[in-house]
Amino acid sequence: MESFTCWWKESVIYQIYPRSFKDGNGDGIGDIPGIIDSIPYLSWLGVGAIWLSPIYRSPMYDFGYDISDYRKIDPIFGSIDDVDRLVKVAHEHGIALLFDMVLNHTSIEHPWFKESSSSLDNPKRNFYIWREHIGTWYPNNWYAAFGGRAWSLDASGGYYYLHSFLKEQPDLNWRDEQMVQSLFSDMAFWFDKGIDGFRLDVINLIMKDESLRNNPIGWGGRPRPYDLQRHLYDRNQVESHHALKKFRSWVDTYDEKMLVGEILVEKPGEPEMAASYLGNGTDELHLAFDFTFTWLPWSAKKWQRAALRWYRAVPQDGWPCWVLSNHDVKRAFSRYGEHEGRAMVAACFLLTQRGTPFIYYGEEKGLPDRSVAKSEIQDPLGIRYWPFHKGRDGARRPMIWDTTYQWGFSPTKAWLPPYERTVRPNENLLHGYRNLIRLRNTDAILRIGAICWIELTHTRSVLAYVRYGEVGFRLILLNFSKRTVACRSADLKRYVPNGEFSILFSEPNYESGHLDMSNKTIQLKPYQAIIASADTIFHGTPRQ
Ligand code: TEU
Ligand code: CA
Repeated sequence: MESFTCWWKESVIYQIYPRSFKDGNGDGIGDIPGIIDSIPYLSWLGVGAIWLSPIYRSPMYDFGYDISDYRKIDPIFGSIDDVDRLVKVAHEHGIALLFDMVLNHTSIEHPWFKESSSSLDNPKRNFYIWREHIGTWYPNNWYAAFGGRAWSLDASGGYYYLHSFLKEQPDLNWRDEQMVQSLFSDMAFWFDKGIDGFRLDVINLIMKDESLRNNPIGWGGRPRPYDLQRHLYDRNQVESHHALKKFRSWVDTYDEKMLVGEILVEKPGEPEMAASYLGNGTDELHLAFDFTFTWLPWSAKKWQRAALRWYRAVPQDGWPCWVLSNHDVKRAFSRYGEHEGRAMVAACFLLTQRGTPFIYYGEEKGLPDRSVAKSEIQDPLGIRYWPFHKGRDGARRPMIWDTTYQWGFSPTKAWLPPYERTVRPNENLLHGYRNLIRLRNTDAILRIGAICWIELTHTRSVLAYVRYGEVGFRLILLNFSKRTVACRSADLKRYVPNGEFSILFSEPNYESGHLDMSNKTIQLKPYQAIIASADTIFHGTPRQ
């Protein structure tokens, strides 16, 4: 077995939405001091890295995904000294720190945009994408993901600028080398401060077709204008790959820094697109998000098929990553029917795959998705599309810490309503997550061993696979159904050594403490998740 130690391949990464995590100064909004106070919790949980959604200076039209200064921290979140402290405390606890970088667009309040719009011959004119306002036509037929056309007029009315999201988020022009270099030096600023890497927002959108051709008509599954065209020319340009290759060689001049990219796809469930941004596995992004598991229905077979497809898509020298939830999608716990057993199975799946697992804050406590009342909506997407799209606030509710006022999030009225008192953080799930993370952290086979899927002949509701290396096997059995299921030992024995497997993890409890393959069947309780181990030598590798 490979025996690399590489933090971003072997750590569990935890995403924090800073506004909603922990309020340190008592103004009702989460902040960096709050995150610092939570480091002991994250360390107890066993996470090896945290990713913070943007905390830079921003007018907050899109809650920080509209940056007006890449080197400054927004006063809402704290100060640069707080960042220094966070880096120190996190690193002392063996936790790496990832910032979010929004490189497709800035805020309209960024000085670059102000300069760029000030005159045609301003040196920063080409930092953005401008087209003259001629007649009644827009420069092309592109729409913005957050509503309306992708083009808005400058103050004079003479020129349009391009924006893929809100009109307050003008798109940067990645064809301008000076602009790109300026972004790199802003990122260098954070590398020098000890930030270990970046999550890159919508990184497959950075390059646009040079002549801004019209997108053809298409159907993206939702009836908003943006989804009624195929995004042939406003994303996934071959030049994006060229740009990322340069980006990666620059990042590689540093030690152990990492880039994980968000890849927007037109058709969900096509992981090949995300995988293409890994380049040859070592020359573009380190990791790319495939969002298939953020919408996939509850089905063992569908999960297996999706996983196989993702593994196949990732290049030989690349590395997969796994994500069930984030700040843009409905929380996994609610998608799975707010059922503890299912959430435990999902956790066991997430934490036993080959590849880096991402956990969204609160996922470990079974926090549900709760959209807010219309009058309380904060997300610009919800304000625009309610009730058709209630926005993303449901996934961004303040974290539950304890049973005090507002669940210990803040002593002051929180920026988004906290969970109702009927919601209960799930202690059993939390301990399940912790045990799984800790098991993974101490078990090289679970972190970097190969994976082989097992075909069970008499059931379609159990996922079975082995992770293996030279020194042993881990057998994972996940019962997706509410019924007791019998797995035939004969099926398993075709892939794994005969004999006894000791149980490393089981929820619910597996009484005998080991799996005995000499029995004809292995009985799984409803929603049982098991990791079992055999250290015996198996001649040959498991059959795929
Ligand atoms: O998200 C990209 C994005 O467009 C979606 O995830 C979006 O939320 C979804 O299409 C809703 O239907 C990234 C960030 O993760 C998101 O929070 C930002 O709002 C967006 O970019 C713009 O920066
Ligand atoms: Ca605060």
